[in-house]
Amino acid sequence: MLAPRFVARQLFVGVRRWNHTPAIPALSPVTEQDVAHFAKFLAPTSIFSTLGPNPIPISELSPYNNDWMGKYHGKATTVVKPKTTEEVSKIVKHCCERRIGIVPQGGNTGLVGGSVPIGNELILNLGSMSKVRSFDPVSGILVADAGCILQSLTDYVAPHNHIMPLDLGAKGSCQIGGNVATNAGGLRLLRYGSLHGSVLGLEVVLPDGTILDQLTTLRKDNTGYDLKQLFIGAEGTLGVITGVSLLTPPSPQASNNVILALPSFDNVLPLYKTVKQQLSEILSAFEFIDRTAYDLAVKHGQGRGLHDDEIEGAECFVLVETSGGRREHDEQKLNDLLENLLTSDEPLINTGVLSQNPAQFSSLWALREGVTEAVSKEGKAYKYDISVPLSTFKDVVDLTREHLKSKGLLHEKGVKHVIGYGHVGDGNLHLNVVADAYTLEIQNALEPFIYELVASHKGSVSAEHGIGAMKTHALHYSKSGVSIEWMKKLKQLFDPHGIMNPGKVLEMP
Ligand code: FAD
Ligand code: 2HG
Ligand code: ZN
Repeated sequence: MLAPRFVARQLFVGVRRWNHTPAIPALSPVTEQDVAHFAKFLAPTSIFSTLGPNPIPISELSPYNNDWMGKYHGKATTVVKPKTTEEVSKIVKHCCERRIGIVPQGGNTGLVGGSVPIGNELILNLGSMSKVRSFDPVSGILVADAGCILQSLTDYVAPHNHIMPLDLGAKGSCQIGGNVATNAGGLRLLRYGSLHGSVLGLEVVLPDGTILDQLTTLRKDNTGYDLKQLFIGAEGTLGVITGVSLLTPPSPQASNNVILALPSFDNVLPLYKTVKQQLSEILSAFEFIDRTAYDLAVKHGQGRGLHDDEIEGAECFVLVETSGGRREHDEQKLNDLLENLLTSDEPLINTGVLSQNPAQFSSLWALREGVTEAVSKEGKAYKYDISVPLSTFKDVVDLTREHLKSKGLLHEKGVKHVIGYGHVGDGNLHLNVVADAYTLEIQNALEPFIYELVASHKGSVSAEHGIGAMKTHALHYSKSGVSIEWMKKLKQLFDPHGIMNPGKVLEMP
């Protein structure tokens, strides 16, 4: 059930949600006739609806209508799970004719409310399109249905000694189509770059039902406009991605990691410089966790913690990963680095723990990857995924905490923790405000405060999670008026009836 205060917030920020009538007046609700139409070409097991001849209780649609954080709630009556691109095309064509809003949905792990309806749009879930179409072990090019789960693709390419170019904590549920639609960053971006580089081709069902086949496996193709780039990061507002072709890198021969405890945040920047210099080509991740984030990860059983005496006085932690070609060589480099760091006249670190085996390697990673999970166990999180200069990471977290304190909101029944963690190598801070509940008061204290802070650093209000429903009103803090105008023109061109993920990325007209 929605707390009334939360509904009020949504009205306040101008997002029309949770009405019993269609939330988006220009669009039509799904009717029994629409469900009957879908039943003509979809298997009965591909339709889940509270309408039509085989109605199911609305509670069964709960996993599709509610997001991972329990923050955004849709009111879809119908979920379809097509098995082929042709089925997707027929669904979209019908919705276009009938002006029914569509929410493309992958693993529903998005953190900005993009994957659930604003009102009662149709949910088009890609979960039943989960076949690998081809893999070339020589080039490493993988072509897969959009609904393939990231972890299953990792498992698929592993025996061929390849890895996926991206990795994230949600890998067990998120889908490659969702990853592409959000242009997910994650833990390997430092090494392998963004999906704008790794994705070679896409198959997309456009908002009128046309299939755009750009599923090329060519590494080089400069034949005019690169249309696929438009769909990478479009969050389902320009079309439904049904197939993805991407380049998978060869598996590193050796991977190591180490967790470093730092006495002060001020040491992170010089440490990053030193680590880059000394590890050079084998550095594959440099991730940051502040003390509170670390404590929460340990409290909620995410990974193995360091001994209490080792972390006494540590203000933050850095996880360094290396991936290289020769184990002895890489270990030597990492050991030399640790020795230099610990024996320096002014040590940048208090201590460092090097993983000794694959289990420890995973356990150290879990401390970092598990923060999101830990935070969700601790309370309700307001998540700000921002790009700001690395030197300001701590200030941003501290200023936010001070600001909440000055408003009298920092207490057990209000905001419990303000934490910072993220991808140092990418200049991406995850500022999480962990509260007892989602309330209008906290929301108003946080926004536009944080967005103004980000803008003052010429940063981005969304580094990697996207805009979704959460930040449509905040786009202007990071994008110029001209950019937003052209985004609107593109949206109008692709989706003149505004059926594709309405109210996401751009505010509804
Ligand atoms: P969904 O959540 O289902 O959808 C996300 C958006 O993409 C929605 O707007 C949806 O409409 C659209 N979409 C989904 N599938 C398609 C499709 N086939 N065609 C068109 N549009 C589509 N994100 C990061 O960037 N880096 C991280 O490190 C990271 N770590 C995370 C850790 C945890 C524990 C969790 C819960 C989330 C994390 N995320 C991270 C956020 C999220 O996992 C990613 O955004 C992911 O890429 C979403 O994939 P999904 O399949 O779950 O998409
Ligand atoms: C991560 O880097 C993810 O762990 C999730 O992007 C961040 O939960 C978050 O705020
Ligand atoms: Zn992240």
